[in-house]
Amino acid sequence: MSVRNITPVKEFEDILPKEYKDLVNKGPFNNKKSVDDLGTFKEIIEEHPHCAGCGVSLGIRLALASLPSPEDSLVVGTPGCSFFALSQSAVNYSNTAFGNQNAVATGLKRMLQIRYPDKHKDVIVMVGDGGIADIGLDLTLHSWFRKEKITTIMLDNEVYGNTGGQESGMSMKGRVLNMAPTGKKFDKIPVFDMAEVSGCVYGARVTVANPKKVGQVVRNAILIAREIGPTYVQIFTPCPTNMKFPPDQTIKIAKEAQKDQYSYKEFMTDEVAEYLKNI
Ligand SMILES: Cc1ncc(C[n+]2csc(CCOP(=O)(O)OP(=O)(O)O)c2C)c(N)n1
Ligand SMILES: [Mg+2]
Repeated sequence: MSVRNITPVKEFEDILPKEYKDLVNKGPFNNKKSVDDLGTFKEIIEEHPHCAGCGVSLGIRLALASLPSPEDSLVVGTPGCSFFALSQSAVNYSNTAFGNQNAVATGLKRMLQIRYPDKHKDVIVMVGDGGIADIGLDLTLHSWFRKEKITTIMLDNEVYGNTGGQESGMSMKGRVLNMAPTGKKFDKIPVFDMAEVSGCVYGARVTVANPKKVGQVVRNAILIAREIGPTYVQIFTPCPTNMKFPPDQTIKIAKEAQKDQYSYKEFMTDEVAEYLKNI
């Protein structure tokens, strides 16, 4: 998507809705924006069909506001709550069969590199914890082993939110959910640590309670993936519906997790550290 692509031809100028025209005139395309600017520009996503207080939609909003080049970005998703917001946002978006996101993203990234050899086209996987830690784990790890230059973002609500509350590999041990009535029997899968040993050159673990940090690490992860190798961002996006807390408590729950399973963590190779010094 570029401003040129979405600029209406003269004949359509007066019949297109205001929302569309705002996106052309006040959107983030070709006009760098960040999390700091939220509220002052027409965002890639401004409405969503999620539950009140949804952490996933907040995570998506923050991540989309942090794309270094939204006009040259392709977001790759998979079934899960995130699909419903991403598929109606103004970013190039491809959905995949559940769990296949990193394999499809690999193909799309390679294709875009061949088609646009002189341009950066950012391919960003944005999916739930179940999509990465469970059904898509092998395809995710293999994309990292192969050093594909894509960014993988996990929107971790620690549950299969979209299908009514089954436990995911990322649910906390002991967590009781609608469809895990006796409590989860094993620990959260250490996907963050697996990313480091499987070939990711940069990783960050954050929560939606720290929007500036989310903005910074998402941007860095995408820029690093352009130049150096695979990157991973894991965002805690609490789910009021399945974790059964009031919808106005999402940030509080995320803050509490920052003292526990979501303390801030970051890893990077020496090459990445050097690169970050210069941007
Ligand atoms: C092959 C396949 N298996 C199962 C499903 C059903 N399914 C859709 S979404 C989902 C769970 C998604 O959980 P997660 O990735 O954590 O995303 P969330 O909804 O929590 O954001 C499942 C099991 C499917 N669509 N395709
Ligand atoms: Mg989930």
